[in-house]
Amino acid sequence: MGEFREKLVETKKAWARAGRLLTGKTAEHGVDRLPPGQRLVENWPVLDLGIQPDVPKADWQLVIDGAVENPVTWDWDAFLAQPQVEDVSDIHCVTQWSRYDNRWNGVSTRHIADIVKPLGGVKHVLFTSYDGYTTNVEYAHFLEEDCLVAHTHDGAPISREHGGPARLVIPRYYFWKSPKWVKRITFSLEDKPGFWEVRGYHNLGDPWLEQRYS
Ligand SMILES: Nc1nc2c(c(=O)[nH]1)N[C@H]1C(S)=C(S)[C@@H](COP(=O)(O)O)O[C@H]1N2
Ligand SMILES: [Mo]
Repeated sequence: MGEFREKLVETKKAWARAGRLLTGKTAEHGVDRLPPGQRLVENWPVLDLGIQPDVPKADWQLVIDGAVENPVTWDWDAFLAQPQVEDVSDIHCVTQWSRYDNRWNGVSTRHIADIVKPLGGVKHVLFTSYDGYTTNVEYAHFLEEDCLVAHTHDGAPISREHGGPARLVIPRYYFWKSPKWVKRITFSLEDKPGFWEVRGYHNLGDPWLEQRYS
């Protein structure tokens, strides 16, 4: 923890304790495009723990393991050799900014599940990143159609600050559930809260229900 931006982490933990930014309003996904308490931005803020790992594509690996029939490790070429998808989605960050119409290219999470074949009891997906960050999502959420491991954003390779070479995009939930610099995807029968989830942030993180804090 010492190497992370401790001040930022303390501030965000305090927000969680105080319930800051909560509006108490509700909005409906699929009806209201902007979730409650969010404001639209045109730029693209950078949020992380202050460590932006430099992972050359030659050294990059993605391990996909856990409760699966067929664990795999992809190097960069193997990752690019998978079927590619494009998806346009909105970003909602728990710090209140939303950014519309992000065009992502990469490998869909459904394809990943098809390849590794999760066992019957799998309920959770756990992520680990090259900066040490972790987060978790429900397996059912991971399988939603607009989720992917992306290498390209709006036609350009994802920059290092935004999580390149490759990051998750799970647009339906607050963006802290979309790990940058992803290193490992683990399918699991048991849940395991990640970096922000153990620091007062909601385990599910649905913006339309304002699930900011636990
Ligand atoms: N590996 C890693 N992924 C991460 C984070 C992080 O610190 N490390 N921060 C999360 C948070 S809190 C947000 S809001 C988004 C920000 O992504 P962006 O910097 O591309 O906007 O990344 C998420 N994924
Ligand atoms: Mo965030």
